[in-house]
Amino acid sequence: MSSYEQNNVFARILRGELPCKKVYEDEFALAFHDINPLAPVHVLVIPKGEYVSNADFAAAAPPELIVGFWRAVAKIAKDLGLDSSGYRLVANHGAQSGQSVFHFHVHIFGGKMMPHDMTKLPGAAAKG
Ligand code: DGP
Repeated sequence: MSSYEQNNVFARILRGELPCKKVYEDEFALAFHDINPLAPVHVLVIPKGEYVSNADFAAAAPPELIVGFWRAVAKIAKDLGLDSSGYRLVANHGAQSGQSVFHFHVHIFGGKMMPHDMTKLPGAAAKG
């Protein structure tokens, strides 16, 4: 995968150059509502660091950032009231996943029953 692009949209949100509907922020993570929600609750969580995707984050981020980030994801889902009803986490990596923003991020989906059949996800194409 290519190297980190400093002007990707999430980098610009992190720097405060673009607005977002903020849900949560701490020293490790920023969370905000997805601009194109695919579920009643659709929040994106991004780490405070320059990582292209999960592979880059797992390999290159300091351990305290990895722990802090994932604890923030769990806290945000809980604070959104999703713990008892349940929620889905998605992190796209690379072309075949459909990743479109190349700053590592986790989607939190909640507020409705999630289909197990991935071809039934909104926007999914059933290609081989
Ligand atoms: P992915 O396909 O996993 O790379 O998801 C990127 C998501 O980012 C997609 O669901 C739409 C969302 N998105 C793209 N641009 C913006 C933006 O400027 N603001 C917000 N809040 N979300 C954005």
